[in-house]
Amino acid sequence: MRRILITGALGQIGSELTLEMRKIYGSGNVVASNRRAKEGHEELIASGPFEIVDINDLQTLSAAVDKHKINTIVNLAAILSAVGERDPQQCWNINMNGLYNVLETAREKNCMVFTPSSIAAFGPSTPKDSTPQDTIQRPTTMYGVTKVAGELLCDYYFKKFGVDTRGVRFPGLISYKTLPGGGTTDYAVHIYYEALKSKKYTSFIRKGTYMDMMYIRDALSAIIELIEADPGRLKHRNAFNVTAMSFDPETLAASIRKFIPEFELSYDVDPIRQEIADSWPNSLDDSAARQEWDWNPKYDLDSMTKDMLEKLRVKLGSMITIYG
Ligand code: VAH
Repeated sequence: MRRILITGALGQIGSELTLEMRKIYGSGNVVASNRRAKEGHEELIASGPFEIVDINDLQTLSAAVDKHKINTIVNLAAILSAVGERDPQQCWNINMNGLYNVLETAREKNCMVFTPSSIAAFGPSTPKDSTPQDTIQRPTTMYGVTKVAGELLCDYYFKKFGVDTRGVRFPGLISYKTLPGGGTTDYAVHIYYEALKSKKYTSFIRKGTYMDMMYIRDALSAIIELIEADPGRLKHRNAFNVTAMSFDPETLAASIRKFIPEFELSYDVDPIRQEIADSWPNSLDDSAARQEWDWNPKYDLDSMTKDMLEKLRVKLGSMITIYG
């Protein structure tokens, strides 16, 4: 039986992955953990085991693994791109020293480790369109540096110590339950909230800036399917390109207008996050994931927009009419 510890479980991915994994593996087999308990997550914390774990504190991490007899660690605790540029030292500390502690714990206690990488692991010299699985990776953000280094460290622990490490390079993730924390792709989440509050949004990312994106439902599937994938089929491990769509703010606004025709988009570009976005690919080639573990996303832009608007309308108590 898989017994899972999720670090960063109160974040954008973790808050939904915890509930999804508890449905599949049983609540008692999925331990949610976070550096601290946060308001607004009472339902999740009450739905199964919860521990205060700081991945920079090896003792709390090791104790949680022993207490719950963990054999699988899903390491989601991380600082994202924009916040990482404001505090690069803290970004390195959590994303790298924290990952090192997770891998050392996994090596000593025979755990599998899933750690997400990101399209941020690529940089300006990477081919931008249909970015290959194996290509140059020279990111220009501290977040990206930690993602490349994290991929290499996870592959090293697999080859040197036999730790079963696996990961995906996530694109921007769109979800409605928990706001993302300080990323560059966050505009593509905020736009839905503002569409349902005022039918207007001012984007901090420039028109024509294409980035890979994915609905959270497909992101959860990617994590669970890769964790359960036959290791004999895996030619790659850290980390697989995965994507579901690529769009710019204008394309996203056009999709929203299919449901809220009066929606208006304007721009007030943030030079820091624009520079980050410009350094990332326009679109990924995810054929390796499709061949090695049958990756196949279910949501495209319009089906994601429909689901986001319907779910957020209820969450926000919006009275704005959604057509279509
Ligand atoms: C960020 N949402 O914007 C994250 C993600 C690909 C982007 O890594 O930093």
